[in-house]
Amino acid sequence: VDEGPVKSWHKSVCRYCGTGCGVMLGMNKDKLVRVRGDQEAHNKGVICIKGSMLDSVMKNPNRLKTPKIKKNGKFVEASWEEAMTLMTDKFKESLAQNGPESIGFYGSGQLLIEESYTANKLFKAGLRSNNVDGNPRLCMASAAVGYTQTFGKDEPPGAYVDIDHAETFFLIGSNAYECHPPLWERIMMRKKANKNVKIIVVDPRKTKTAEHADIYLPVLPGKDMALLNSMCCVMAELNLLDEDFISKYVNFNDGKKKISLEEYKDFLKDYRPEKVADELGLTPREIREVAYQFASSKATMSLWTMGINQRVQGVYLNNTLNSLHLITGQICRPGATPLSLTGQSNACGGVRDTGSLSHLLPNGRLIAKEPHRREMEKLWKVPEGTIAPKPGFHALAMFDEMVKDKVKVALIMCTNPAQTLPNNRYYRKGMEKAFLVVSEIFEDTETAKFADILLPAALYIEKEGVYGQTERRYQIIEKLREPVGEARSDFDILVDFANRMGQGKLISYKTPTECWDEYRIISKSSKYDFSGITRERLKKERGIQWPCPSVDHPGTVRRYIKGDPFVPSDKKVYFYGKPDGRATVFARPYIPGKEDISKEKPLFLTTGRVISQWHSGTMTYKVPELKHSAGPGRFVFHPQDAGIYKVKKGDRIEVESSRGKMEGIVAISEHETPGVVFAAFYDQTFLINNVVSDDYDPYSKEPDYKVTAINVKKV
Ligand code: MGD
Ligand code: SF4
Repeated sequence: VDEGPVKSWHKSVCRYCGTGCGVMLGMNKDKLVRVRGDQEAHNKGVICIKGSMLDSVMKNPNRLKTPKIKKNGKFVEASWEEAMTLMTDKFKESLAQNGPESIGFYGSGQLLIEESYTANKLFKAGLRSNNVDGNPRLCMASAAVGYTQTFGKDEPPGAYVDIDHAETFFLIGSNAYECHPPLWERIMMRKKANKNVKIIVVDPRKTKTAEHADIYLPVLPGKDMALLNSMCCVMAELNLLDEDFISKYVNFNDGKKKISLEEYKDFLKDYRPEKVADELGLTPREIREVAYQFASSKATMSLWTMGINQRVQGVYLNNTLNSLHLITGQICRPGATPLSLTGQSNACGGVRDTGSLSHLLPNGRLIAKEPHRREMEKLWKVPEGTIAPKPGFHALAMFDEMVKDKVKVALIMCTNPAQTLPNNRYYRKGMEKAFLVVSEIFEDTETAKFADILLPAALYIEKEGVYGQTERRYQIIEKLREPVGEARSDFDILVDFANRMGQGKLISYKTPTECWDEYRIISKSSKYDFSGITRERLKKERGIQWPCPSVDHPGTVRRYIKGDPFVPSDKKVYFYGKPDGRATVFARPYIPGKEDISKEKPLFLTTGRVISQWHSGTMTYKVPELKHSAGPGRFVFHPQDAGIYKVKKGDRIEVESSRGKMEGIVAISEHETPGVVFAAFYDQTFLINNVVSDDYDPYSKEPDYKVTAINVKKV
C-alpha cells in the first residue's frame, strides 16, 4: 500500500531484537511509511531485513481492535468496561478463595520498561504475589545468573564499542550473522581494518557465522562445558594465566568454598585436551590452538547467546566464559571483555533491571533476602512485610502449576507461550485449565486461542516508553500515532487494572513519564543508578549507558574500571558487586545432560532463529517478503544424515523425542552438521516445541532448547 511521501523523520529504536538498533522512522501524518538505520546511533545506520520492514507490520489491517470475551468457546466482542470488570472479578475471586499464589503475571522482554516495572510492582507489592515471570527466563536467565555469580552484579562489564578494539573474537553458541546482523557487520569491519583479527566460532551447526571463522570448532551438542574447562586447563599448563591480574582481582571457588589457584589448577587436570577431545568431537590440537589464541591475543572479546544460555548447564557455561577472561586478564581493557548478546529488545532493561522475574526485585535485589525486601518496601512506600518472602513460580513452574490447578488466573502480556514454551503440549494443558487474560496485538496467535479475555494492545510507536539493551544502553521509543481501533498500551491496561484492584495509591502515576521518574529515582539507591537518564535526555540523545548518576554524567561504557562512578578513585579495577572487590572464578564441572544420543534416539535436535523471522512469527510471518524468505518451518538435515536416514527434500517425516512425536517436512543443508537436525520455531503450523525437551538449568531455570535426542522415520 502506498501511503505517500515522508513528511517527517523521527529517531526511534527497532521493535524486535536485543541489538537495539537505532532507526529513523519516516512518517506521513500518522502513517509509518519508511524505515532506515540511524547513522548517529550505535549501529551507525546498519539495520537488518526485519527492522527495515517494520512499516509492513504497522500497516497490517488484521490487528485485534476490540476486547473480546470467550463465551461458549467463541470470542465475542466486548467493551473495555466489560472486559476489565470480568478480569478484575476473576483476580479478586481467586485471591480471596485461593490466595496470592493462585494468580500470576507472565510478561515479556518486549514490554517497555514502564510496563514491566508497573506489573512487577503491582503484583509483588500490591497483590502480594511473586508469581511474576516472563519469556526472558527462556532467553537470558543463565547469562544474568552467570554474571551475578561471577561479578556480584548482573549486566555486562563491556559494550559494543569493544568490537572496534578486539583482536580475537570468541563466538560460542551465537549465530550473530543471522541473529544480530549489525553487530556481525561491525565484527567484519574490524577484521577488514586489522589483519591480525581472528574469529573463532564454536557451534554444532556450520552457521553462516561459522562459515566466516578463521577457526571453527564443530563441537557436539551439549558438550562444550568440557571444552571451556579444557581451554582453561591448557592456559594453566602453558603458563598463559595473568597471575598479576589474578592476585589483585580474582578469588577461586569450588561452588561451596574458596579454593586456591593451585586447587583450581588441580580441578582442571581432568579436562586435559587428550582426555576430553573425543567426547567433544574435536582434536586436542584444535583445543590447544583456540586456548592459545584466546589467552595470547592483545584483546579477546567473547560473544555468546542462546547456544550457551538455553542449556541445562547454562549458568556453569556463563561462569566459565567469564572465568576465561578473568584468568587471562582479558577483561577491563578496550576490546577485552565477555559480552552476552541479548535476544529481546528489552529483556535487559525491562525485565532483568526492573527485577520482573519470580525471584527478583528491582535493580538486582533478591526476594529471598530480607534486607532487599525491606529496602524495596521503603522505596515503594508499603508497610514492612508486604512483599512475600518466598520467590514465585518461574516460567515453566507457573504453567506447570496451572496444570496442577494451583495457579488459576493469569495475565499474559506481549508473549506467546503456547508456541514458544518447550514440551509445549504439556504446558498447554495448564493454559486450557487456567483463566487467562491475554493482551495481544493479533487474535490469531497460539496463546490467544487459550484466552478467556483478549485485550487489544497498542503496538510499537502507538505507545511510548524506554527499552534497555545488551550493553546497559537505555533508549526511548516515542509515540508517533494513536493505537488502532480501541487498542490501549499495556501500560494503560496495567494502570487501569491496578486501580480496579484497589491499588491506585501504589500505582499512583498516570503516564509512562511519571512512572519513569519514579523508577529513575529509585535506581539511585542501587549500583544500577541511572537517575541521570531523564526523559528529556533520552529524547535528545541516542541512548545512554548506565550507571549514570547525574544529569550531567555521560553514562558508563565499561564497568568496574576507572570512569565507572562506583570504582574508588584509587583503584584501576574494582569488582564492586563483591564485598572484597574481587570477581569469582568458579571450578564448574562438565555434567553430561540427560538428552544424549543413543541407539533409540541417534540424532540431536537443535532449534533457534533465522534471519528473517522474529520468534513465533506473529509479526514477521505476516510480512510477505519475510515469509517468502523464511519459507515454512522444516526439519533441516545434513546431506550425510539424509543419506543415512534415507530422506530427501520435501519428504514428510515423523520425529520422536522423549516428550512426544510430530510430523514435518525435510530440508537439506550443508550448514548442518552430521548427527544434528535443526528446526526454527517461527511457524505456527510447525510447532517444533511439541518435541523439544523442557529440561532446565537448576540455577537459572532456563530451559534447554538446544539439545533434544530424537529419532526419525518416514511417514
Ligand atoms: P514472540 O513471538 O516474541 O514469542 O517467545 P515469545 O515471547 O512467546 O511473542 C510476542 C507476542 O507479543 C506476539 O504474539 C506478538 O503478536 C505480541 N505483541 C507484539 N507487540 C506487542 C505489544 O506491544 N503488546 C502486547 N500485549 N503484545 C504484543 C520468545 C521466546 O521463545 C524466547 S524469548 C526465547 S529466547 C525462546 N527461544 C526458543 C528457541 O530458541 N527455540 C525454540 N524451539 N523455542 C524457543 N522459544 C522461546
Ligand atoms: Fe531490529 Fe535486531 Fe534487526 Fe537491529 S538487528 S534491525 S534491532 S531486528
